[in-house]
Amino acid sequence: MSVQFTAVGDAGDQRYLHDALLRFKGVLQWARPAIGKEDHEAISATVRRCDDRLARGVDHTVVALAGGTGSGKSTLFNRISGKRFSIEGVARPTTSEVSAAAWSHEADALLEWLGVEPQRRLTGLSGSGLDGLVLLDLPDHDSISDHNRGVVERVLPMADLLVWVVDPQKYADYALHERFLKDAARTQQPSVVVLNHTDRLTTQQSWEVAKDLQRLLSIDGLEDLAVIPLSARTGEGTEVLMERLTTAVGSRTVAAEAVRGDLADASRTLAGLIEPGVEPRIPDGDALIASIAQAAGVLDKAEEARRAVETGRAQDIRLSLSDAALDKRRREWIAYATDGLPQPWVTVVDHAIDAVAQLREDLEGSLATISWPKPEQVPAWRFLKRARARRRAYHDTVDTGRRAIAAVIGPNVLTPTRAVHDAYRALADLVRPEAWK
Ligand SMILES: Nc1nc2c(ncn2[C@@H]2O[C@H](COP(=O)(O)OP(=O)(O)O)[C@@H](O)[C@H]2O)c(=O)[nH]1
Ligand SMILES: [Mg+2]
Repeated sequence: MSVQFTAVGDAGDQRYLHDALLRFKGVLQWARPAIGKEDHEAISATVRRCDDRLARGVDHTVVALAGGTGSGKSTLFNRISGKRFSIEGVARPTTSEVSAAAWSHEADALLEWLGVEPQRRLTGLSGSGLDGLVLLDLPDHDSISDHNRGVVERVLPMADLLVWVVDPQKYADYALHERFLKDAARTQQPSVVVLNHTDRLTTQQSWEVAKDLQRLLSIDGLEDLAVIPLSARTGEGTEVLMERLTTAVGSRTVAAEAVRGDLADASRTLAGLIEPGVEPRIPDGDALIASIAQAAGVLDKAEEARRAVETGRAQDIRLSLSDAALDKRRREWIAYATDGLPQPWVTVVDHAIDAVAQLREDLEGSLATISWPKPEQVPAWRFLKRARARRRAYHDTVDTGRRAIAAVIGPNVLTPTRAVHDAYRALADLVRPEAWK
């Protein structure tokens, strides 16, 4: 639980989200008694979902080429991914399944999840400012096959950018506008429209079609959507699209946004568990140990050890603790450790540290089994040496008793209290409004 959270940059960044998730896990584990059962379940589910998303990598930018049959999606896909796609053994894009080109070596989990078959993946591309890009060539949206349409509808919402490829002869296609573009307008999913095949048109014709297309798009509710005229075949005009892709790659991804949004929600649910500005204080562990030692009779035993230097014989002092004595100290500990924190933390610390009966049993056991210093007998005439021996006998016995107590209090009281405080601080970090900007 010692991850540096605040130092890690952007809230859409994979590492930042990983760290935040780690913190949520710590909070879920340690602050469980303070979180309602329903909230605990809901946030646990959120954490699992985010874990899952992070495993696929949220830094990959998914760009989907969508459009009707023959609009030029596959040609454009090949153009963007470059010559490499024609390398033998790598599948060429086909019309009924999704093909992918990834400017990444780590996109397999994502591609698996997107449902891209291994033989339709071209991975490990790099350069052109596209690192992190996962480009998808979708089946035709106007396909008569239910399967193809199913694929399109499943993949579209996962895309960070939709590139609608349209043919100058079919740009007014009813399904394209009614079923897809109006949806894109509603969900505000980032999109661009590519007017392809412009090599078959004069410049004048291209502009006329582009203008008319723009008109139809504003009817769809997409006034600001860019129309990019280009030719996938000749490559003319593609640099504008490439620039758009570079921008997309540099922005936060849908996956990162989803995780960020989920975690921001979870942090709002838990915000009531934090008292802003209050830093939990750890009570004095040595003082607790000394106080328990005294209550157990360690000082009496030490006194007896001092006497034994003279008499040569120590009376056996039985060390024991009462539940009442321990309970009082335990309560004081909890009160101090949760001072200023919202009430539920009292229960959290109370659950985290051992119960009275358990503590008493362990402490008595530890005091009974530790090996105590042997009394050292010094003749009376060596009075200086004897005085030193008396002091040593006393202090060694006290030290031994305290060590026996510390061996129990350390792991069963101190460490769990620190862990609760760590969870508190982790949560305080998570609920800061700036954490999820
Ligand atoms: N003239 C011309 N033909 C193109 C262009 N883009 C694609 N094509 C051709 O149009 C046909 C369909 O292209 P394809 O990429 O398979 O379309 P898809 O069905 O959307 O994947 C193919 O014969 C391509 O060669 C272009 O910009 N100009
Ligand atoms: Mg195709």
